[in-house]
Amino acid sequence: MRISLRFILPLGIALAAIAYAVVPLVDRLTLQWFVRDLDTRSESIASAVQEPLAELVTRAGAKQKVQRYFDRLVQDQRIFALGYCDSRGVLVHSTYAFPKAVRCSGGGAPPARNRVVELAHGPIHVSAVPLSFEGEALGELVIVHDMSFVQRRSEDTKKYIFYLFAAIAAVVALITVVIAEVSWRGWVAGLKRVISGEALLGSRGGLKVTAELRPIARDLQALVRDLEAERRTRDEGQTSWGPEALRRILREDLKGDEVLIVSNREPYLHMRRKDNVIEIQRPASGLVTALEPVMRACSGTWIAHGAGSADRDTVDKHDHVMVPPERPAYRIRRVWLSKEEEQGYYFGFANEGLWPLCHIAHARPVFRAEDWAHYQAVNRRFADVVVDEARTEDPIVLVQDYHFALLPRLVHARLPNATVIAFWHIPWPNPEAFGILPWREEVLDGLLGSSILGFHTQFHCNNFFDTVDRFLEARVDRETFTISYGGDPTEVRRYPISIEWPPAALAAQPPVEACRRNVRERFGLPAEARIGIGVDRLDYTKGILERFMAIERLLELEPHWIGRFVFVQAAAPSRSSIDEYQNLEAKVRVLAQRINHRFGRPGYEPIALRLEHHDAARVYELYRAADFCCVSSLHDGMNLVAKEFVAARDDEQGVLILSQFTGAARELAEALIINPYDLEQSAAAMHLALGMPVEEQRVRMRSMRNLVQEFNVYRWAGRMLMDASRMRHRRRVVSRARSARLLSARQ
Ligand code: GDG
Repeated sequence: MRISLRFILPLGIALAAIAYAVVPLVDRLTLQWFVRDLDTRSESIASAVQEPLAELVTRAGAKQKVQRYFDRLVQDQRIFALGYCDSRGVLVHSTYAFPKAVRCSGGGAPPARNRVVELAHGPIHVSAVPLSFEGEALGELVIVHDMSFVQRRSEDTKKYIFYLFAAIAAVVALITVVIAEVSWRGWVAGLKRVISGEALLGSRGGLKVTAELRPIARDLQALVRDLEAERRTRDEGQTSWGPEALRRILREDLKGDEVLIVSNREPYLHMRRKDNVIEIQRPASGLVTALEPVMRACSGTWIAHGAGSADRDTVDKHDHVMVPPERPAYRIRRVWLSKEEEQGYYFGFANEGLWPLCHIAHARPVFRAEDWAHYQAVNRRFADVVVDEARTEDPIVLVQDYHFALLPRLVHARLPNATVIAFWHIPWPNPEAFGILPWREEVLDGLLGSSILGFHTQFHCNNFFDTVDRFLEARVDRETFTISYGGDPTEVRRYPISIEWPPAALAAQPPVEACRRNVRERFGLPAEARIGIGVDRLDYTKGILERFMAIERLLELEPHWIGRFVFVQAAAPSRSSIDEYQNLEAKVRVLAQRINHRFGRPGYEPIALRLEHHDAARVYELYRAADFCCVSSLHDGMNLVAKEFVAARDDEQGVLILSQFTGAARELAEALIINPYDLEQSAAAMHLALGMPVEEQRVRMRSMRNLVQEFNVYRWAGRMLMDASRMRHRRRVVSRARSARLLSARQ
């Protein structure tokens, strides 16, 4: 309606203006035409009557005959009046209606042959035609025509002109409105398509932008791309990343979409103690540390292997249990595995095969066909559970780690509208190393079922691109970081994982001095001893042996530390049924004993080894008590211990010694970076750390704390969810466009 008015109003005004200018013009022209007609008519009457009239007026006593002749002429010729003026200018004969205002020219003045005279009742046309007889001038014949008919006709003409213009206006307006509506809609639709990003889809989306919109489309596309990128960076950089920011993304960007997490390890295990009491345990796992706060923020469902001895006793009939126990916020769906399945899928294929395959720690991977069969079967089982748990047809499924490499493809096949985000928490090897896997194509294909595949570092992403390039017929686009293999493309992105800020376990911690006292008491350390710590799962990739050897070298090179320095190693047993891990445990124990034997004395041992699981509060107490924390991984995706140590030190003291082979070393540049294989270097770093001035510790620690605070786990999850939201938005646009195309094709 508004569009119609926008066109009709100016059009109407323009036509009215034209009509206003045209009517007087037409008036003038018609008057001139009629005057000219009357001139001609008068002249032809004059020439017709000249002779008889001349004869009559020159004949004596023919006055009445002239009068009759005039009366007849007035009737026959539709003349208003006639008059005859003699050569002196006296009106000698005239008809009844001859107007008084019309005078003879006379007096020798040249007669004005034709003129229009305005009378009270309207204009008249007066023609004065000279008369002569046999060469002698006789006077003039005055012919008067009434011009009121001209006025009437002019009125009629004006009326017709008005009707004509009104009709033209109506027709033109109608045509204009129709054309305007059609093209306006086309433009608006086109612009909308361009702005909404459909046009950005180009040929992949299969949409066409009309020719006249193409230049605008190009500009808008560039603008939208810039704005989108800018908005993302700005939003990401400016957001204060915490649980609320995550909830906002879920609420606003993802419109409250359903979130499912799949991981092998569950965040809470119910364990039955010997006295039959059920207790809750939090596993020592980087993955759980990172994802638990995310899940608390978005209240979804976490699907995991129910591995606790009392897990079956604590679930409802759907195998669900609400957690955290003190303040339930999300639910765990437990999946039950037989001993054989767990052995084949988890210990066998995942931890004896993929784990050493992906870490350069010089442990040889073991691949068994029966482990692979279990791995496939368990992945299928988890896919069934995902489908079973999904309440919507397009949930966001966060698939965690190397235990579920096949799951993305399986889920995608059953829930094609789901957004599967797979995150690989460990390094990705180079193609040569990966190439020894007998089922390498299957594993790659499984992962490429995801919409987004995440690694901690760009280096791992690049290794993945190289591997796919080497072993699959896939389109690898390193500019957009996408891989297309058969179906939908997979975006391969770097998402460096982190920890929650501030860590929940920090809240109940006493001041640093109290923590130090507690730790000294608990581990029986000498009162003045400086403290170094290590916190790890007992795993050969963590470089615990190398760490102990570096301590030995420190005490060799700087013997003044003997008796004045203790290293506390907390190592939570892990994957203990695997030979390699049992051997490691034995080696770690023996090495610690040897070093303690060599440098120890009554009441003093340089290494305090605690091979047991510690609760989170104890771990944080250790962090706070330490002069330095040593992370000496031989290879590590990220390593969260390094970030936790930094987060625990709100006193801005303590030194982090960090292996260059961790993902964390790329972010925490103020740590003392070491090559754990270089024992001299590691020993020197420990010595440096123990003697580092307070101010230098503060500067380094403050900078690392700022980084971990800013790049916390909420940001890690938020970035993935924002990318998922962008992807889902684009997919919806494409599918809407497809349905529109199908619809128009059918019509
Ligand atoms: C994988 C990748 C990546 C350790 N001992 C105890 C305990 N822990 C906690 C630590 C920390 C976590 O376990 C270990 O995290 P890491 O990151 O160091 O290592 P992985 O378990 O190998 O994790 C790794 C991570 O996934 C995340 O993506 O960083 O590269 O290998 O949180 O505090 N926790 C408790 N008791 C212990 O005795 N409660």
